[in-house]
Formats: sequence, C-alpha cells, structure tokens
Amino acid sequence: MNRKQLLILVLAAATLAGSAALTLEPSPFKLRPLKTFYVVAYFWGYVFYDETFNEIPYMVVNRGDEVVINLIPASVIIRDPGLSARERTYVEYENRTHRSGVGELPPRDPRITVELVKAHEDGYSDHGFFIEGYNKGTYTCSKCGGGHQVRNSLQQVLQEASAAMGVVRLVADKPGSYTVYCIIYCGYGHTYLRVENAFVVV
Ligand SMILES: [Cu+2]
Repeated sequence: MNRKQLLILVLAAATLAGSAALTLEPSPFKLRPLKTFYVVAYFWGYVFYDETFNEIPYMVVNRGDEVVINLIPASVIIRDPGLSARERTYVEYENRTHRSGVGELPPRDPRITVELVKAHEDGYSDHGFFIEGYNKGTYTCSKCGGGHQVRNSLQQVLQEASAAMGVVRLVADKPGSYTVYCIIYCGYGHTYLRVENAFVVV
C-alpha cells in the first residue's frame, strides 16, 4: 500500500466515523426505555392507564424515555350494556362526568345528561389528544373498526378495536409538566376536555 492509498483509507475511515457521530443521537442501536400508556377518551374527560392497565392519575416518564400513548375512544368499550341502553350513554366512563360536573354544569346537574345524549346523537364519537409543549397529538377513529360492542377489558379492546385507536410516539427529551387537551370537536364538553400536568417528564 503506497502513501496515497493509505491517505484515501484514512479519509474514508474519518468520513465514516464522522457520519456515525452525526447520527449518534437517533441511533437505532441505542435502546431507550419504552414507556407505554393507554388513555381512554370519553364525554368529557381522559382516564390514564399504565402498561398493565392500572388506572393512574397522570403519566410520568423519565427524561430520555421513548413514550407510546394509545388513545382509545370510550365508544368501543361498554361494560354495562343494560344501563348504557337505558340511559343512551356509555355509562362506565360518563358517570365520571355526572359525578364531577362539566364546564358550567355542576355535579349531578340533569343538563349533563341532555348534553351527553346530544353529543352522541350528533355523532361526535371521537376525541383528540394533544400534548402541549411537545406539539404531538392523535385522535380516535371509532368508525375505523371495532364498533360499539360489549367489551369487558382494555385487553379485549386492544384485540378487537385497535383500528379505532390513535397513537402518539415521542422521545421525552424536555423535562416539565405538560397539559393535554382535545383537538377534535366533541360537543358541549370539548373545551373542558383538558387536563393540566397530565404528562410529566422528570
Ligand atoms: Cu373534543
């Protein structure tokens, strides 16, 4: 090998090393911890679950984690079909709205039922989910698959109605507490479908 060949070899090696350094940050070879969450969106609120389907008050991850958030429309989950049919609502989750009140309507206000029924009848079966500060969001698509059937667990929903779900993927690179809110008009409570400090990066 003469001097010129050696120089070319060194240059080639340097170029490879340089490009490897440039691509180091998003390298597929560097494994990040993966955090998975499930969020049920209903009229009008979000319920957060960890990867083992335990309900949690908010989603906490570590800086650098890779995060997958699956958004599930409550319309593909019914645990009590009798009650749902009678009240024409998806009772399991919407009872939370009756208990907490929504917007101008205090807890147990009969107008809540009126607004819930109206939202269903107007066909607002989907919700969005947007993380302020990360500018990432998704939305559900109830008519994309699954339909309105009795499903007793989130596992069953994942098996039968995954096409209705939205997904957010992100790398948690900014520490802080972030608000999440709905980005699809879903009737009376849309403006109030908003949770402060729902996504926390420590
Ligand atoms: Cu909405």
